[in-house]
Amino acid sequence: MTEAATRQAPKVAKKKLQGYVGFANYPNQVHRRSVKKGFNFTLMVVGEAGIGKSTLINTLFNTRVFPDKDESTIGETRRGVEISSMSAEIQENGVRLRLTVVDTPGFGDSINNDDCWQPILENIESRFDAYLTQENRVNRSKISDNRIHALIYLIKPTGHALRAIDIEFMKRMHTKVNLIPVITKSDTLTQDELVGFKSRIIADINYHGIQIFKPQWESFEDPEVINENKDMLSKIPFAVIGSDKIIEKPDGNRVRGRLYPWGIIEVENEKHNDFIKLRKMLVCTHMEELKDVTDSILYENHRSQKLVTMGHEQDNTVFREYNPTAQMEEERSVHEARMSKMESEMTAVFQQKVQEKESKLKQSEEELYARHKEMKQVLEKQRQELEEKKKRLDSQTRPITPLDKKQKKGLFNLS
Ligand SMILES: Nc1nc2c(ncn2[C@@H]2O[C@H](COP(=O)(O)OP(=O)(O)OP(=O)(O)O)[C@@H](O)[C@H]2O)c(=O)[nH]1
Ligand SMILES: [Mg+2]
Repeated sequence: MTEAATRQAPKVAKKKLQGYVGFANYPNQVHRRSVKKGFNFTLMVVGEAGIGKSTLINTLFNTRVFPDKDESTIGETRRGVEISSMSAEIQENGVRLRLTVVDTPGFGDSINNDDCWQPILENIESRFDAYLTQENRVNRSKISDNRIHALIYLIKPTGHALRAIDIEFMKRMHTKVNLIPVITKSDTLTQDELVGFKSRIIADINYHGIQIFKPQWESFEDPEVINENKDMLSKIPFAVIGSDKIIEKPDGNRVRGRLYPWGIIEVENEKHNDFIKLRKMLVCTHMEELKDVTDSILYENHRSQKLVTMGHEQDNTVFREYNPTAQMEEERSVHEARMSKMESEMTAVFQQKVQEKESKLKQSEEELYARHKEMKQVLEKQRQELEEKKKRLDSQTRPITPLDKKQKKGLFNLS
């Protein structure tokens, strides 16, 4: 049998139900349970001062996650990156989402920005470490997941290409977090400028081997879903505008947007910017995938590296793919080895017993022989003694001569 054949999964027979069983309701049970528990999502936003981080987050979640800034603090020079997180519980149609947004004011603000990525990387890793510590606890029923599920990296709308600081930052982060590069304040670029800017960004990202988060799809999925994902992918990096202001249009409709002397730019208008695409990917379609990639790839990598540095090595033979034929073969050879060991042990015992018996027999034979010899000697001695006695007796007694015939006659005569 070829290896491929032995590796084939056991065949599952398809059975037709003859009546109602009810497990089709299982997804609803999962849905109810998840809704009851609520969801959590942690998002980090990185970008230099005044690039539009707070505005974007408030626009994305339609709430003031970040309060309005005190005017007096605008333009203040910061000593380094300050990382602050804010949580908000938001509800939509009865579904609760605990959203945590981690802001990083001060990024790229210093005169020397060589290591400005360092505190951010440390923050992401320390969240992984905290999760690992919780996982290693005896009681793991209440693990709180504070890992960063996505990082929105805001790119300044320069219209040129990525800056050295952008490349350095993304290179340092892409193995630790789902990177979502986003061009902010895209209202400052014309349509043509934006197309060229996006293609140069993508070229830079590819050239430097940076992994950014991209929507994935499977061939068996709905064609509509596939098209939606393809469309989403074609717009990456998303170019967005942010605004938490509601503006009244001349037709009376109230929209979220930015008001200019020449008109209004609407946030939620796909012709004006990619905000809808970004929000859809982040919230409607790929939130679970972002969490899943974080858990099963990014965190797993960090975790295994950490354990290796701590001196733990994984025995990969334990995690071999299950192959029933190979397992049977293995069990058979183990059984055979055990049997032959038992057999050789038994033979050894048998031989030892035989040897013991043989030596005992030999010993008793020798004893018997010795006794026999002794008795023979005794008998010989007795025989010799008797022989001697006989001789002696023979020599003492006269040889019996025939009685005097006369005497004998005389005797008879008497009668
Ligand atoms: N033209 C334009 N301006 C924007 C956009 N988004 C935000 N802004 C403006 O940019 C300024 C800074 O926005 P914030 O959201 O406070 O920027 P930030 O990155 O949070 O700033 P820090 O917290 O100081 O680092 C504000 O005046 C916003 O109104 C946008 O899409 N287009
Ligand atoms: Mg801010």
